[in-house]
Amino acid sequence: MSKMKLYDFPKAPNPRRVKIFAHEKNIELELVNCDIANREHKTPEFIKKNPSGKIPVLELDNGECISESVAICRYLEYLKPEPNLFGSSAYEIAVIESRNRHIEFELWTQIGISWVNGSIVGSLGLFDQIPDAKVASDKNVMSFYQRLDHEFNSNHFVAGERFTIADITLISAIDFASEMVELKPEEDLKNLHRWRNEVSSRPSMKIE
Ligand SMILES: N[C@@H](CCC(=O)N[C@@H](CS)C(=O)NCC(=O)O)C(=O)O
Repeated sequence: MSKMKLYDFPKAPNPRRVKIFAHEKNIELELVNCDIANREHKTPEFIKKNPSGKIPVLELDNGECISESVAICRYLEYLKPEPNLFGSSAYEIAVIESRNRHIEFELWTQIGISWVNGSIVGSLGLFDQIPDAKVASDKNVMSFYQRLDHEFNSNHFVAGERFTIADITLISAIDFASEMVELKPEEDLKNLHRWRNEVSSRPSMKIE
């Protein structure tokens, strides 16, 4: 059986989530460069793979395509259930889903607003930016970091006592925000830094 193809672009944070997840599962994927800098993800050919025109996309042997990072990860978890990263009991599955959604809807969305209204995207001159939107989203990101710091006082990982998909969602968000959006967690957030250092030491995290 040939390797499944993952449409990817260096440093793009959502494909990185899937690459980390696959590494944790010891699943090899064939990486296919989708040059988003040259808008390859908006071509009619790519839109057939993902109508949203975004990466990552997983393409199976039979040509079927799956988009959305979490959907792809769920597919991989079904193919290779161990190590379990989405939960085992009804309660644990629900808690992990809930925590993953907190990170996606409350942190990732705000980082996204800061990114599209920030200097790197601005330098591409693709569309008009809204500086006030970035002021508000930067503030929301920094206050979410504080909330996380408080939560990591009692939780070892994002969804409790073990490493899950929710940790992958968070580390990808914080690394991207720190490196590409100038939104680093403040130094005094000791619990958040303890978590980040611990998770960053996993071999899967070397993936860019
Ligand atoms: N919710 C989607 C987000 C995908 C996404 O926004 N991908 C970015 C790259 S990290 C992208 O394709 N951006 C280009 C664009 O939106 O035009 C997922 O989890 O896969």
